[in-house]
Amino acid sequence: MDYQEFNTSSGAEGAILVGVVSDAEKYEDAESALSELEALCDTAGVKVLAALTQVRRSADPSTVIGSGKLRELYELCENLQAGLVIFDEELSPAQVVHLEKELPKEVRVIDRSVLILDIFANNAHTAEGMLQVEIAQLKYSVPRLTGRGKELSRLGGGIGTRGPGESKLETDKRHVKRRIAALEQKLEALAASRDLRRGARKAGGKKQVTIAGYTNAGKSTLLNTLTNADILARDQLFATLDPTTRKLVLPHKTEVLLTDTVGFIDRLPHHLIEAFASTLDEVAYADLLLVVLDASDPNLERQLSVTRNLVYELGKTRKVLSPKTIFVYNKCDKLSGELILAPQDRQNSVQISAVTGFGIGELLQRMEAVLREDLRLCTLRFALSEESSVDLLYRKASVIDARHDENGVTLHAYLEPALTGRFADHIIG
Ligand SMILES: Nc1nc2c(ncn2[C@@H]2O[C@H](COP(=O)(O)OP(=O)(O)OP(=O)(O)O)[C@@H](O)[C@H]2O)c(=O)[nH]1
Ligand SMILES: [Mg+2]
Repeated sequence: MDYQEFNTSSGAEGAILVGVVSDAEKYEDAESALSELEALCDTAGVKVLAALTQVRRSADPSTVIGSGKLRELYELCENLQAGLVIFDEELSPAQVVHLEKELPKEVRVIDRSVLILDIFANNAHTAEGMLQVEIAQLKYSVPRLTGRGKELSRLGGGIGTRGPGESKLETDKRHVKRRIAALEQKLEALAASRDLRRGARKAGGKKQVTIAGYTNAGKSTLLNTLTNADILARDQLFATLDPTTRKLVLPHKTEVLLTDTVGFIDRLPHHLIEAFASTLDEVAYADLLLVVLDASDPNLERQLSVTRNLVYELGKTRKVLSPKTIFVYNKCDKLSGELILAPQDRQNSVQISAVTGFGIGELLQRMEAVLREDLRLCTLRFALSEESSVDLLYRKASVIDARHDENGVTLHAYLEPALTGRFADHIIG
């Protein structure tokens, strides 16, 4: 058997957070990096007892932090009766072993990636989502199984040991790898049907607009506001894992399909990016990307650069150019003054509040304008007998108006370059 069932411990686990900065000047960054780790803990149901930062030029290869800090950490663990120590940077398997040896016996050491994987495991509800998370968790665990059999088997549950099926990892690498292969096969079948659906949507002629951005930026709230959808939006990281698509009609009647998708975060574990490939295709293959940013976040700059980099990397892996993008600065209702953007960030940006509706009208107009950039507004004429061509036009193009008379119909429509050839005989202006 690959897995053993166990009961997840209930109630909040008490944790101490540890962050290391390589440069004293970046001290403020470490503080804010730990505040993000704190938000991750909050979402995962971990109680944060204390946070410890060390400024160090280079991490100690075996224990990351220096021996003095380690002693301080030991005492904090004892005094606060912590069960968990969470490092903000990824730990090597050997570092975990060393750190656990140096800390009180009951203390487990995990890193940011484990915490993120755990949140994904908790929030995955669909078959595809659960498969994706389990694959990422197993892949993360493979290099960490060697020599850690005892530690893993004594964990018995809690953060970092929860899977979609609340199963415990088997310590045999070969078994885990076999399980990964089997799960990947299942996922491939699901991903193939997602690709088919996306292909069908594209063939249907409607533009694909994808909402992407940092976790908790308000992506799902925006989809709800724009389409009256009723999807889960809450003050929690990674509330959305599975894409939701809804139809939206823009002010000048362009019909688009709007998709909300999984959020990004700084140092998103790469196994998750790989496992969520088919979900993230919604970002790479969109006709238009709405990058939602939380304008009230003091780390807006970092949010923007993490998101830009991820979008760029997704396109590069799939060998496609990044889609046309509008930067949507959300939560402007939370700002006391106006949001001042650097000149290079002002381009293609709209300021909104998905909650109050501020700026939504401008966003819709901007979306339509960007989508129509390569379109040509044409006047077309069809005879009564050409009903099927008119149907085709309605399916493939964005028809603005139609005037019927006894001999046929005259329409105004936005046509893509490829379609102007196809309807050349009907274009009269
Ligand atoms: N004040 C204010 N709060 C907002 C706004 N938009 C979203 N929120 C809040 O921000 C929180 C996160 O919103 P979501 O829509 O779930 O964010 P998301 O980007 O979908 O997040 P994930 O799916 O978790 O990645 C919720 O508590 C929303 O109510 C806004 O314009 N103003
Ligand atoms: Mg969401």
